[in-house]
Amino acid sequence: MSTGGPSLTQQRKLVTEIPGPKSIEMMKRRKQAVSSGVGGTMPVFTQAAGGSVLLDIDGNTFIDLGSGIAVTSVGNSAQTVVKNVQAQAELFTHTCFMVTPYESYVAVCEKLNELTPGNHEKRSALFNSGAEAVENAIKIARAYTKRQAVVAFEHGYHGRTNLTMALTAKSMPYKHSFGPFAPEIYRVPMSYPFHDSRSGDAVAKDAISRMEKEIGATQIAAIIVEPIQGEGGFIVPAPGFLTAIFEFAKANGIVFIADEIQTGFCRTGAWFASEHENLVPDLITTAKGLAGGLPLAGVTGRAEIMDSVHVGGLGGTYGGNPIACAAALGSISEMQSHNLIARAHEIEGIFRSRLTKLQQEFPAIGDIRGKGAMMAIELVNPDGTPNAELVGKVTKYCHQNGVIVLTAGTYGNVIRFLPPLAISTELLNEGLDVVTAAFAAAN
Ligand code: PLZ
Repeated sequence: MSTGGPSLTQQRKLVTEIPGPKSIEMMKRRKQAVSSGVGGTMPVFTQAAGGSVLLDIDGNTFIDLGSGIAVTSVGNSAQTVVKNVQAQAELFTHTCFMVTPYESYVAVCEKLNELTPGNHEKRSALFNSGAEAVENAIKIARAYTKRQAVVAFEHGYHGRTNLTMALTAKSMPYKHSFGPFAPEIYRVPMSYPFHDSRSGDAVAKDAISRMEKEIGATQIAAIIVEPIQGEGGFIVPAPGFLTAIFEFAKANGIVFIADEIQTGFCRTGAWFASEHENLVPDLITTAKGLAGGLPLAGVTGRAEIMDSVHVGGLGGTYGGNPIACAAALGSISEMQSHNLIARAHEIEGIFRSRLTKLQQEFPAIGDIRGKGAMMAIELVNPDGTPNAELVGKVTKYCHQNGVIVLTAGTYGNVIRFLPPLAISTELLNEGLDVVTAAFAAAN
């Protein structure tokens, strides 16, 4: 048995075919025990992980360009996270913050209030998952505005619970056969420069007109948007789009919610992606990178909105679990001490130069986009239609050659990269060598 954590040798190494014999056996056990409804990207089972590599049970080491979907930004089993988790587990594992509170919950809320955009007075509340944070942000916005309608965007993703499925755009696999969905949810156009070639203002005008004509501005409690869409395919809206939507919300007493669950915590080269357009959202939802791998999520926002809910209206048995809070304090301190915002910018530079070269050789790469360590390529056929088949070939090659990559996009034709921000330049380049080889092999 190897131990994980940063001591794991940061090197790609394959010792069997992928999947290896032990993983094949485990896949059989999984099939007998686990619902087939739970999806799977790779057929390899984890033995240990550390920093930016993952060791499977057959002894193969993979370069991790997915971070468990944007979670292990500080690296897997980062030192401070592990240390804090161990120390907290020795003290107490749970009390329920609503029964007998503890300091670390308050400390995480203080950090969230301090790090999110804006100098106004803020409050936070903690939950277990991103979807739960989104649900609560909507509850809070409705309680504050005493309105019901909620606006989400094309290609948006907000979770898999009933309300968040309603907010999510894509049917298969997230919503298919799971309706009826929560009412009073409306979807409006999203700026998608690669597809619409329109200015941010022009698309925002359409979205605003739809809100005014089809819902009525005075009926809208909240507008929820991912500043860079994650599952939708790392769509970066054209400049001005978010600002125009934000201004509309402000002028009409609508709570503007930035869902920063995937984009938050240094991922895009800022604490929060809202900062790229100088946006100060009324509410922000966070999860993923916040706690270095432990399940924790938050809603942070204007004190008058967060405090408008009746006492007892927010909560849950596990929300802000002490071990998850200890992990979050460790994760945030790692981000600060290693200046991971600056590192995200460097990572973007490496991706841009490598992917631009790759695009010159392979015109199927129609678009390179993203910010910081949240980068993607959208693959198209010569006529511009989505090429999901090539995505399948390239990702399969990467997986079989020791690199974890993920896909995304409404049309399934996006390969996305979410490496730990702690990844070394050498390892990142080696990962990108495999991606390059994958394109050559697929052609
Ligand atoms: N909002 C912006 O990215 C989670 C989903 C993986 P949970 N994205 C990964 C999958 O297929 O289930 C996400 C997100 C944004 C909300 C969520 C939901 O966060 O912690 O998965 O509930």
